[in-house]
Amino acid sequence: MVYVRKSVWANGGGFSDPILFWYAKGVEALQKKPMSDKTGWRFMAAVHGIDKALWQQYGYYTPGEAMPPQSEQDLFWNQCQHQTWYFIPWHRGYVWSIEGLVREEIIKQGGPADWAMPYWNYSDSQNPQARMLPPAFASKTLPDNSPNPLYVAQRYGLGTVPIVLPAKDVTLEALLQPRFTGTGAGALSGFGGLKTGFSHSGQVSGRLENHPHNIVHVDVGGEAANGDPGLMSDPDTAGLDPIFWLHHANIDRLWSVWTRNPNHQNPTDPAWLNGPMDRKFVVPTVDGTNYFYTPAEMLDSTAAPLNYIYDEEQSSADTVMMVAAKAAPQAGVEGKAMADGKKAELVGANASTIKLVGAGAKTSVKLDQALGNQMAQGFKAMRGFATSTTPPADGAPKPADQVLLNLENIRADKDAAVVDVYVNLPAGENPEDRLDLLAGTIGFFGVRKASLPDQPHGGMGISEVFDITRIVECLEASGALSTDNLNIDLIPRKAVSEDAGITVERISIYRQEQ
Ligand SMILES: [Cu+2]
Repeated sequence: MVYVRKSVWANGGGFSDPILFWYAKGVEALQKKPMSDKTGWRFMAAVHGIDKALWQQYGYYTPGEAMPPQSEQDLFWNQCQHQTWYFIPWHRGYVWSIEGLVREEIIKQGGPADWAMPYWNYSDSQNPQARMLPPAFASKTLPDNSPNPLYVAQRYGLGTVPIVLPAKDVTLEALLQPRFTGTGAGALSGFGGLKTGFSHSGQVSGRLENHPHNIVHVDVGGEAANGDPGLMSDPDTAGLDPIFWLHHANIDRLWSVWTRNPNHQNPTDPAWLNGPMDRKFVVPTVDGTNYFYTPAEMLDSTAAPLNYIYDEEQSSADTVMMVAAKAAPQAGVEGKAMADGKKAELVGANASTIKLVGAGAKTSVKLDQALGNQMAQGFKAMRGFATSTTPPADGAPKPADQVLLNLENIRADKDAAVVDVYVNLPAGENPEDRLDLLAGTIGFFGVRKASLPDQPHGGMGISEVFDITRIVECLEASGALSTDNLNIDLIPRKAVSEDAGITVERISIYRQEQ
C-alpha cells in the first residue's frame, strides 16, 4: 500500500483532525520508551544529534539512566547530514523511519492503519494561516485535558504568541535552482548542496537547506530570555520537538516538487547514489531491525520500502509530469553542469573578521577595479541591448556575469540567531522597506556544532553563498553601483549578545560567467 502524507492544515491544524490527534497518541507512546530502546522517541532524536548537557538541562536525559550499548550509539547516533548533497536523501530515510514507528503505536491503540506523517506547508500563499505554528502543537492539553505530547515548552520562536513565521523566511527561490549539486569555491551551492563525504556538520549549505530549512528551525526554536536555545534551534535537540518531523516532511515534499520539473535532475554520480562510503546511513525499523540505505534507494518515495506519496501528487496533472520527468534522458542538466561548469572568480573581499554583536554589523567589500568595471559593463551591455530598437550588428551580448556574495566561515557559540544580509543599504533606511536589497538570510541552525574544534572540519563554521546578480544589476541601472566596493550589512532579527560569539571570517564577492 502507498500511504498518503497530507497537509497539517487540511482539517484545521487542531485535534479535530484525526491525523493530528493520533500523531499525539503515537508520539506519547514513543516518549514513554527508555533511552536504550532504539524504537523510542529519544533514541530517534539522538540519531539526528545529541548533546547530553543540553538534554540534561531540559530534562530529556538523566545521568546514570540506562543507555543503549556503545556500539549501537556509534552506529546510529549523531548521523544527521548537513551542509552536504546528502542532506535531502538522508532526511528522507530518517522521517520515513519515525513515521513507521509512530504508525505502529497508533495501530496498537486502535487508530487508523493508513496513518502517514503530515507536512507543514508554511509557504502556501492560498492559506492565510499557513505560517502559524498549527494549534495542535501550541496547545498545552489534549481535548480531554491531559498533557499534550506535541507541546514543547522550549519553543520560543521570535517572541510572538502564537509563533508565526515571517513571510520572507518561507519563500521558495530554492526550487528555481536548476542544478541539484553546487560547484563550490565561491559559486552557488545548488538545490541540494555540495559534493562531500558523510557530513554530520559541514561547511556550505545547499539552497533548500539554507532557505527555508535552517531559518524555519530557528524561527520556531528561537531562544529563551536567558539565552538558552529552543529545541528546534540546535541540531542536537531538534528531533525532540514533534514539529521537527512535519517541517522535514515538508522539506522532503519540496524535493519531490523540485524533481517533478522535467528540467531538473537528481545526481547521477555513483558517489551520491551509492554513498557515502565513509559511514553508512542506518535507521531502526518497526520490527527492531536496522535498515541501511543509500540515496539511490530514496529516489522513488512510492517504491518499497518507503511507500508514500504527498496528497498533492495524487492529482492526474502531477502524475503526468512525474512520468514525463522520469522518462527524461539521463544526460539532463546535472550531466551538462559537469561538462561546462565555469569557475567562479574572486572579485573582492572585506579586510578582516567581523564580530556581530547588538543590532548589527557593517563591512565594506573592496572590489578589484578591472573586474568590478567588467561586471558593470556586462549589465550595461544587456540593458543597452534590451532598450535598443535596432539590433546590434554583432548580435545579442553574452549574458552578464552572475554575482555571488560569500559569507565565509560563520562561527557561533549558540544557534538561535536569524540574520538578514543586505547589500548597499542606505544609512537610516528601515531594512524592512528595502527587501529589494536583501541578499539572503542565515538561520544559525548547526553553526555552534560546526564551530567546535573537534568537528571534522576543525571548527571552520559554515559558509553561505547568495546570488546577488539582480541586486547589483538594479544598483547599476539606477546609477547607485560603485565599482570600487559594496557595503554589506548584517542585521539580526533580535539583538545579539556578546556570549553568542558570532563572527564571520571573510565576506567576499565572486563572479561567474553564465
Ligand atoms: Cu532540519
